[in-house]
Amino acid sequence: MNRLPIPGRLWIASDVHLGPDSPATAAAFHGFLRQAAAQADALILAGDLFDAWTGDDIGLASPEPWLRAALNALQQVSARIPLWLGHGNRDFLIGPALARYVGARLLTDPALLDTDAGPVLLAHGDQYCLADRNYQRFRRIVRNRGVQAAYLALPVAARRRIAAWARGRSRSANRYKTQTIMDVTPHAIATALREAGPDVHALIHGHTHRPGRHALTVDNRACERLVLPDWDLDHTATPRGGWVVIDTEGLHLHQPDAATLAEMAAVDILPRLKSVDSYCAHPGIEPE
Ligand SMILES: [Mn+2]
Repeated sequence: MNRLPIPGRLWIASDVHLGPDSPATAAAFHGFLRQAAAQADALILAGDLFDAWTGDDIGLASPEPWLRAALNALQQVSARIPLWLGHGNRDFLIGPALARYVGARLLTDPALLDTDAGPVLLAHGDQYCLADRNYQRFRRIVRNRGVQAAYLALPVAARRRIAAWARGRSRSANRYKTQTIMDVTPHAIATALREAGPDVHALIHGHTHRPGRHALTVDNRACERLVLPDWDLDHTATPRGGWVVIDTEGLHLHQPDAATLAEMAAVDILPRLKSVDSYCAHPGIEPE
């Protein structure tokens, strides 16, 4: 697997699920982007940035206000630091046109990152949920380049209809799936770490909405799995969001409390860098 060198302080977030119905999530996330531009040396968004993405041409043709704001915010980040976009199960059709538009580069899934804390495997995470056989069958089809090219060649109205059908189908299917089926399969995690190479000790992924740190052993080597939180400040009583920081001291999972997320949304971070640093030192932010 190719290694992508990303030196310096690296911030990683995923599963923001931006869309027309999530103004509070967008506000907090835009605050996070301002903070990343000021404090990080690189930012990776590891999939499901958008709740849905039916093609760059549709998205960029005449963006609705929420999308225009998100695209502007991403452009402002990439003007300061390198920005990478990964694909999730909802926005796997993000292509080079969007990347170019926001000044980002596209990431492979999984990606092997050479960081200040050593080599780290990064994935969206849906590929490890092997117990969900129906989803894996669907994934094999929609991640096929030929299928994607055929879909993107369809008229816009037809693509919208298919996307709406697929979303509805996924929602009704997930209603009957158990928690176990929707989480990663331990065997898949071990295989991924094994294939990544003997010097890889950490895997970071999102998708499952079960943020946390898990120790595991692969071929007698101590490894760690960090799960990125999803972001939601609109459809829940317990607002949530967060990110992982990688630096010379290691890997850190940040899950700010609701008040901090609200402050991130309200405050323009840039002029007050010093106080922003205290977010990372705040005892409530490090759950581990
Ligand atoms: Mn996902």
